[in-house]
Amino acid sequence: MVAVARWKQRKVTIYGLGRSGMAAVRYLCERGADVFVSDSQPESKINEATLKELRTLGVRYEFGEHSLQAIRFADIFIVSPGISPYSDVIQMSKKTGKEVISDIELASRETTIPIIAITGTNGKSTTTALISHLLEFCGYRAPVCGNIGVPILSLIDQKLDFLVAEVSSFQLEYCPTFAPKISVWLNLTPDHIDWHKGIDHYVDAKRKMFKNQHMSQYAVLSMDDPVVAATKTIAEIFPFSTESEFDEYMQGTYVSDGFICCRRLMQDRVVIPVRDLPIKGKHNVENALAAIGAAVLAGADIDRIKEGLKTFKNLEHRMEFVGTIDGVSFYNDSKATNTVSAIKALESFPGEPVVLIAGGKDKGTSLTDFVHVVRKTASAVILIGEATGRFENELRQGGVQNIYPVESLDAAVKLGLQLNQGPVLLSPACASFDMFKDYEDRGRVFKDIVRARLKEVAQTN
Ligand code: UMA
Ligand code: ADP
Repeated sequence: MVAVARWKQRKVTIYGLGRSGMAAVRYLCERGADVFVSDSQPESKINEATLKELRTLGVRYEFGEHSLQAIRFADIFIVSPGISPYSDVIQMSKKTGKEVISDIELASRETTIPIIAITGTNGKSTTTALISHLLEFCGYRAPVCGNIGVPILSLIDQKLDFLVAEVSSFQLEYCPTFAPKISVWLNLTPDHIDWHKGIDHYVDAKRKMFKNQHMSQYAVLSMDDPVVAATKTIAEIFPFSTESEFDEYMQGTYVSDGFICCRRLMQDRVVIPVRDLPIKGKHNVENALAAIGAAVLAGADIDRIKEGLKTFKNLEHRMEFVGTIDGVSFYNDSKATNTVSAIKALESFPGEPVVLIAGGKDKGTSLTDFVHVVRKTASAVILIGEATGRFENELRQGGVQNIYPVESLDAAVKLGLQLNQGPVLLSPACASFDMFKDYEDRGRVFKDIVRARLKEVAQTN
């Protein structure tokens, strides 16, 4: 166990009692810290088992507000990623001059396990899962953690070779010194702009991780994204690209004549033909290039990486094939919560027009590129949720003709089947919170509807 003495009787306020907050409570209490939990939800929403655990651990807590008591109490603040840096409570906490950090920053200070951190607007979870899969296939203990759903603090007491951490801009906002052994940045497009109050702060949050790195560390950067490609770091850069032919003196991962290749220490190796990748679409080629780069830098053997790539299974809700009913295939891409990710999904069916199911809670970003790609790739668009009005207007103005607003996901599936104009793709380009608990709920409801229909059809045949 690391650094017990450091925490003995140290006063820590933890803002937010979600997954990462609770992991921080457990970690710090085990080390003798004096912990105060403050969460804006009413106590009635907290389950009894959690309250019991807090009492057993001797933690002080308040629910329903962030009070002055929580602020005055602390020597250091640990913040859940959902809490805005512009909220009163964070602004006031910062004014005390004490540190205000995330669980990722805390974990990185506490552990000696090398961290591989993956960020970007889209593709983080897929790339995180793929890096972990490749390293574990090569015999390393390298579990996923972070924004993907496993709090990093819940793993750092284990004997591990690597922590493969998906890090969101929310978490990075509270990471003043975090400097991973290997940092991966996939891409950048406007997202979470409300939370960060502008694109500049969103970019800064991501850049910070690279600015903090040392010379003995690595930065895996996309050369296809101008913002990412311009990243300044003194870490060794290991780029990847699907587009640019690499100059001879450059190292990194790239695509040449339909093959994924890797150049390291002046040696070129062919890794795998693009068509043999088990994940679909150009965006997944980018994710694979980044993952291979990170795995190579971590010490994995290229021949094992080749084999590992073949056995990777994509995560749920990302271009997930659900089934075929009467010749119509259904794909669940519910995780596409912004237009850029929906565009990538649409482009994953070359030469085959799709029936797109889109809509949900509108993020208010520009629809220009989305409309352009829909016009080229979709035979029809079925719209659901709050975004319907704006999406329908912009799609019509952009020359898209077959647009069908419907009331529910159930109606959307039925219509997709009835239209019979190509594969039906749920790739909403919107958040889910207007009709569902989250994107996972939306994806599961979609799959349940499709599977129920599949069963009905099987019974009648
Ligand atoms: N809360 C307050 N005050 C506030 C706002 C919220 O006390 O002003 C409280 C809430 O009442 C709640 C608590 O904060 O009880 C937890 O909120 P949280 O959702 O921030 O925290 P966690 O449950 O710890 O989940 C976080 C990540 N959540 C967010 O970034 C919003 C999870 O990512 C992550 O999986 C988890 O840590 C483990 O590391 C989720 C996510 O939606 C999946 N991420 C965004 C995304 O992917 O787009 C960034
Ligand atoms: P994140 O964790 O960053 O949200 P995921 O791997 O969960 O990313 O993928 C979310 C969605 O983004 C997927 O449904 C897919 O359509 C799209 N996507 C995945 N990788 C990329 C990428 N490299 N560039 C753009 N879009 C992507």
